[in-house]
Amino acid sequence: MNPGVQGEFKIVFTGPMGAGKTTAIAALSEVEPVRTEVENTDRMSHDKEFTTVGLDMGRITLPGGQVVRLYGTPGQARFRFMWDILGRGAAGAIILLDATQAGVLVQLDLFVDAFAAHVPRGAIVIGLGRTHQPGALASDAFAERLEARGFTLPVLSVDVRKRRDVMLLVETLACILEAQTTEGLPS
Ligand SMILES: Nc1nc2c(ncn2[C@@H]2O[C@H](COP(=O)(O)OP(=O)(O)OP(=O)(O)O)[C@@H](O)[C@H]2O)c(=O)[nH]1
Ligand SMILES: [Mg+2]
Repeated sequence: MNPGVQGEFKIVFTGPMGAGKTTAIAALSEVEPVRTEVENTDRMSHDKEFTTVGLDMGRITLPGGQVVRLYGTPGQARFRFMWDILGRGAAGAIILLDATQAGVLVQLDLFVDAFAAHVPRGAIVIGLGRTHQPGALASDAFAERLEARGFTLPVLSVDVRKRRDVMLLVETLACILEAQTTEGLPS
């Protein structure tokens, strides 16, 4: 079933460790988000203090009145089972990536494949972070990689610390869902 944009729906923020899922939900949520973070003992993967081991949970009301439940996954592959738990029943997914991270295109493939199994076709938006930093891969490389694998998905450059940027990701996804709902209506 396509939940469309009526009433209330759920979206999932996912992507590798340190891409900014917890930060993005905290920046956007109108309620204090639920976090499940512990001390990060995998400083090789990312040098930050905490990492999500369960989920993040927040909420935003769109200008049209739709309530969006925001869920964030852990990034570490050892918590992959949570991706499937949180992906279930999601209207769409936002995949956050760090454009400066080695192997980021492989991460793109990994998360697109994991969430394409849960959300309606095309209901995925890619948010690229740190695109202005040295060593960042150009956003064209992401679009080309997606196209080569048969996906046409929006790729937006964002700063997950900025509420407006995160809102743009959610609104883009809401537009896709609305278009899909309209397409699905009998003429
Ligand atoms: N300097 C800088 N920091 C950024 C930028 N984007 C994100 N960050 C930081 O990167 C970190 C991202 O951490 P989290 O939000 O915990 O990442 P996460 O995706 O939830 O990671 P896991 O839960 O471990 O999978 C935060 O400290 C952000 O402030 C950026 O453009 N510049
Ligand atoms: Mg997190």
